[in-house]
Amino acid sequence: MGVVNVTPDSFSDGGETPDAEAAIARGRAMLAAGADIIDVGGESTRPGAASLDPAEEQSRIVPVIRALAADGAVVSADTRHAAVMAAAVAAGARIVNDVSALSAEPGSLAQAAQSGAHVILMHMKGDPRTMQDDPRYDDVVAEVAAYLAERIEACVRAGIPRAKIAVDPGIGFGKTVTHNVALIANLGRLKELGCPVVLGVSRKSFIGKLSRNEPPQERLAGSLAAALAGIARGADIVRVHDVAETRQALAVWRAVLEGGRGS
Ligand code: 8Y4
Repeated sequence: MGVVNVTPDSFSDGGETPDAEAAIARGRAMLAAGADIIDVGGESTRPGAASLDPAEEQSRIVPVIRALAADGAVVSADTRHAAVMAAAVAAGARIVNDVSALSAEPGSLAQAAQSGAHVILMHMKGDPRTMQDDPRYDDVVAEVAAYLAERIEACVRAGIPRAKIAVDPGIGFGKTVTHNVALIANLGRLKELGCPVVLGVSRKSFIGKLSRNEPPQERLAGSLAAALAGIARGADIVRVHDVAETRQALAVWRAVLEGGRGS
């Protein structure tokens, strides 16, 4: 899954909708590089980020979703708002990726159910504004698994088929480095929920903290290592900024794990 953020700070080439045009081009490049899914988001969920008006979020992401879906891409919409989910699916999104696991708005479960979309349920402790303020758990893996199990049941009660649900431990969302490492190392415990597991580690701050505090654009090597470790533990989908590099790492890692039986 390739990440496309549609934000006003993305470079402008002076076109009529420069942010959308640039985002569509990045999505197309990721598809050419081997992405199976493009995740389109308009709101920053970085630690400390303020929330965005849903109408503004919708106007950013819908044109990008429409263009990439028209190309035949499988598109996921990264949103916590029911109204944006409806517009995104109408524009061709087939997956709703909600970092609040469809809990942020009372209408989200019903909206996702009636849209027919697949859903990604992510664990987050607190909200993006406060989540990194000293997060604590007795047993992070057990607590994340129990939360996701509860959200799966809420989805099923709302009419979302189990076969359309994936889960995600929410790396970096209300977690310390120790919590993040424990979740990746024990991803097998989330597999027991019976749904595909999505993992987002790309360029996140725990990579810098495990290394030399590199800034996000210098975290590719650690991102690849974490993605492969997650895949080794059962991740079915990895959410990444660097699609070509992740494809290369995965191709080589798979070939050597298989022992070169093709030679
Ligand atoms: C540098 C680059 C530092 C990126 C931080 C970040 C996930 C997600 C995000 C995830 C799912 C992010 C929308 C955070 N992370 N959705 N979204 N899983 N399902 N931060 O892990 O990329 S945004």
